[in-house]
Amino acid sequence: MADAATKADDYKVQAARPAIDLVKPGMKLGLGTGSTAYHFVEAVGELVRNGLEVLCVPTSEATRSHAEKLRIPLSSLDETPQLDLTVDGADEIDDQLRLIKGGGGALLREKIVATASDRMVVIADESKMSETLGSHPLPVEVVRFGLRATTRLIQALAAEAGCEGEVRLRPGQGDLPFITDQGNLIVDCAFHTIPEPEVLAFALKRVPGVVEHGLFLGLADVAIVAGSGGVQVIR
Ligand code: ABF
Repeated sequence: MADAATKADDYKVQAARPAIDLVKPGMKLGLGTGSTAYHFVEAVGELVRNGLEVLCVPTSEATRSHAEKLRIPLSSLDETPQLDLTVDGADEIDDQLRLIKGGGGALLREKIVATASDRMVVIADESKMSETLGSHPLPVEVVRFGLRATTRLIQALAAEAGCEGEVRLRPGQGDLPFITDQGNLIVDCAFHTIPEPEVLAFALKRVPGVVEHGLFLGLADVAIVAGSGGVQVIR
């Protein structure tokens, strides 16, 4: 088990490495969230220590504090509304570079930052590749007001696929709900298969209490995927 975890982590490092070659002096970068993006942030920290000048916008408070520790110069989207490149992880990737993100709960800021970037590069280990999206539960960020009513509407969508949506809880803290950086809740929807992500994305956006969902469609330009066969670049 430990070996499998170490191997997966090696793949994450291998996926992050080529992404760092895309970073050029003076770039404005979006810094992703999660254990794969962690390695990219570490590498940016090393470049900054070696004198590279970049300005970065983090996609979560976790990434912000990581980047601060590495003394990476940070900005906000208010100060820097257009970025050159965002590098982020994903929970699932299909061969059209459609993604499920938000397993770490940062999907809203991740989507805003990716959309504000000229390019989005996804880095992942091979376990994230999927023929049809949906094997990872789809995170949906919702406001607290009307939670039960909103969840029912989301579940009605999910029910067509024979599954339910569940409010995400804080790991190890009983029934306390997970709260996002924006103060919202997450409903995880186990669709199992999402044959038409665009149709589902449209339906979810029509639910008033839904702030954002974890389907990232048409946002990723490139995926760098590492696995037993080496590193693959998918465009
Ligand atoms: C973020 O971190 C997410 O949107 C995704 O949920 C998650 C992937 O995490 P990891 O790289 O740890 O698998 O990128």
